[in-house]
Order: sequence, then structure tokens, then C-alpha cells
Amino acid sequence: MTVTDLTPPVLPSKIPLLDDYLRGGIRVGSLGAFWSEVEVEASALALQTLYNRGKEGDRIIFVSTTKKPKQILQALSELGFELASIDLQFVDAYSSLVNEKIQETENNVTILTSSNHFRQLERALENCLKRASEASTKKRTLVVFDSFSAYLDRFDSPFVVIDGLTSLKKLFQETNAAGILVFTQWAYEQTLVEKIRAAFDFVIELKSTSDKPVYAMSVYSQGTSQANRRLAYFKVLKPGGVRIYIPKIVVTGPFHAGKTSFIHSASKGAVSADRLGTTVALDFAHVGHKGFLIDIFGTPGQSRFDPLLQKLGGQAIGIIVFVSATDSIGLNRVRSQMRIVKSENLPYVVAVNKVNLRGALSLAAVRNLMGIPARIPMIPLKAKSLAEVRPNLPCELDPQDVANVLDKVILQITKFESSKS
Ligand SMILES: Nc1nc2c(ncn2[C@@H]2O[C@H](COP(=O)(O)OP(=O)(O)OP(=O)(O)O)[C@@H](O)[C@H]2O)c(=O)[nH]1
Ligand SMILES: [Mg+2]
Repeated sequence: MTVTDLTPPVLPSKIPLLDDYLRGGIRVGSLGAFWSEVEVEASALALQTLYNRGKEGDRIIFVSTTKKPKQILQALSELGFELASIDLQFVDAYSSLVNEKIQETENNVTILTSSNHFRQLERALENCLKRASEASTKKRTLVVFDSFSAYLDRFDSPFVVIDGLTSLKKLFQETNAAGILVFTQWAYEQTLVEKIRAAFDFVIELKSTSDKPVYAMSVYSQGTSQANRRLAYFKVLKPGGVRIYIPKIVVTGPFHAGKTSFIHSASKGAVSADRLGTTVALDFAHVGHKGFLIDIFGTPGQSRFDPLLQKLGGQAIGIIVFVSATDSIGLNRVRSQMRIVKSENLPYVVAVNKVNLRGALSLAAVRNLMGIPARIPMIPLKAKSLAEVRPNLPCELDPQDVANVLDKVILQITKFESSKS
């Protein structure tokens, strides 16, 4: 047997950063939690994971304790998720609790008649999972349990259920499955909280922030020390789903380098305050990119706006230094802008625009002139179509070049975060 045979396969959540933090994703046979404060949209993360795995061909079993399956389908549709090709089954541990007349006869719903009998729930799950693993040995199953805390609240002695988690995990190991439970922390006793946490292989802790509706997410797995905690921010878009949120990237650089052009190329909804072809206040855009949502602020290139630059730089979590390969005067000026935004202390990249114009300097020459260290990425850009460039009007930049800049700046930011922790 080789070493790889011993490693259980991994189900990536496909939520950016989360998979890095989980070292690849959710391990088959494991049990994890979205563990949240009240008021955090933890269910949205569970639904996003469910959807991402469903699209990858995994079977999904949703154990529902606070909603009817129909309401969950509704929540999925509000997030904009297309479910036609997804193998989704429900274990409904809710309807009988509220004495709903049970009308759902779809064959993908198992309704529990006694909603607070853990053995019954366990048996229903076991049946679903065993049937599934008989039908196909290759397919894997993700069990989503929302919400586990609401379910616990039904019991006078929740310890019985917590002990039951161990048998669930064993069941997952036998049936090529993994489970993720939503847990909202109310005022539980500390000993209970510790016991529950210890039952999970990993805990994704969710918190609200002062900047609602932005939430913070951090991951603990067994053996991870507090110091190794990694943090990410997210928002929930309806429709759209979960987006890892980067609150402020600042684009700085000399006059006329193409900063406004870049921001408008990155987002159709960008807004600018331009006068006579130059930016006089700010460019701003919400940019969606590969599961991230980034707020990008473009600064004016002229030096009279330096105080604004200073203020924005102080709040930035990443910088794009934007220069033109045809403007050697600007390449000199940019150094003072970089000092003002303190780019050296932040994750940053250098975007070199207009590389295909006559007289453009090579990337190496630009790096030399600006004195940029080798570890900092430099990304070339050009106009999408030279024929469409107009004097004093922003133009559209090559989409692949724009995407490269976004990729690289996100990488710098996330690398930077993890090197701090
Ligand atoms: N040929 C070419 N022209 C470009 C490119 N990018 C921008 N331009 C043109 O350069 C001029 C300045 O572009 P902007 O995007 O306004 O530059 P800016 O950096 O925002 O300028 P300020 O706000 O004044 O500092 C416009 O006429 C653009 O059409 C490019 O890649 N190639
Ligand atoms: Mg501008």
C-alpha cells in the first residue's frame, strides 16, 4: 500500500481560501461544523458548499431541523443556485415537530415521524447512506445538517446526541461520506460547548463584524493552535451566494497610466469622478472575481491629490501600483506615491500598462527603474483594441490581462495573511 492510499479523499468546498485553510477541503469520513454567532449567515455557507459539491457530482443529504425541504429549496433558489443536475435528498426532522400536515411525497424526502428521537434520525441517515453506497461505490456523499444546535435544543440532555456524533462519524467512514453541521452558539454551558467542539474534526468559526453584512470566517482543526488561526471575510449575495470579501484594494500610479481604464474594465458597474479626462476624486468598483468580491478604489494620478492618497493607503489591504511602460517620467513619480500609500508594508503588485505601444519599456527595465524586488509580481497589460482608444477617455483593457492582475493581487494578499499567522 502506498502512502497516498492511506489519505482519505478530500471534498473541496470550492469556496476560495476555505479550502486552503482546510488543507484541500473536507476529508471523507470527517465531521465538521460551521460554528457561528447568532445573526451570521452560516446556512448560506452550508448551502454554498452543498451546491459546489453537488455540481461536482457528489450526492447530498440535507438533514433539516428548522425548515421544510420546500423552504430549503426556496433558499437555494434565492442564492441563484440551479439544482436540476444535483442529487439532493432530504431527511426532514422538522415537519413533524410543528405538526405540519405532511404533503411532501417526493421520493427524495424521508420524513421523521418523531422529530426528537436521535436513534430514528441516525437510522434514517444510515438507510440513505447505505442505499447510496450500494447504488454507486464511487460516488461520495456530503451530509449537511442545518441546524445541529436547533436540534440539540429539543433534548433535555443533549449529551446523548453529542455521543451520537461519534457513531455518525463511523457511519460516514463506512459509506464514503462526510458531514458538515451548522451550529449556532447560544448561551450554552461551557462544558457542553467544549464537548461539542471536541466531537468535530474541524470547526469553521463565523463571526459578525462591525461592517455588516460582512462576516469573518476562521478555521480550527484538531491540533491547530490559536496562533495558526486564519481569517477571511465573506458576504452573501442573493443571487450569487458566498463571496470571499476583500474590502479595499487601492490602485495608485501616475497621471494617465490607465487606472480608470483598469477599474472600468474590471467591472461594468464602476463609477468615476472624472473631469477633462482625468480623475478628480475616486474611481470605485465592486469587482467579482473567481469567488471573491473586491472593492477597488482608484486614486487620481495628479500630485495635488496626494492627501487623499495618504488616507486611502492607510485603509488599504492591498495595492495595485499602476504604471505605463511608455512614461518614464511617471515611473519616477510613482515612487513617491508608493511611499505615500506605504505599499512596501502591504501586499502589492505592479501593473505595467500600454506594453504594446511603440517606445514601451520592457518589464525588466520598468522593474529596474522603479527598484521593485524580484518577489513582487509585475503584470503586463494592453488595450483590448488599439483602434478603440480615444484621447482622454478611459478604454477597455484586455480582459485576460485584467484577470491576471486580479489573480496576482489576491494571491499576494492571501499569502501575506497566511505568513502573518
Ligand atoms: N493605447 C492604450 N491607451 C490606453 C491604455 N490604457 C489607457 N489608455 C488611454 O490612456 C488615457 C488615460 O487613461 P485613464 O484610464 O484615464 O488613466 P488614469 O490613470 O485613470 O489617469 P488619471 O486619472 O488622470 O491619473 C486614456 O486616453 C486611455 O484611453 C492602453 O493600454 N493602451
Ligand atoms: Mg483616472
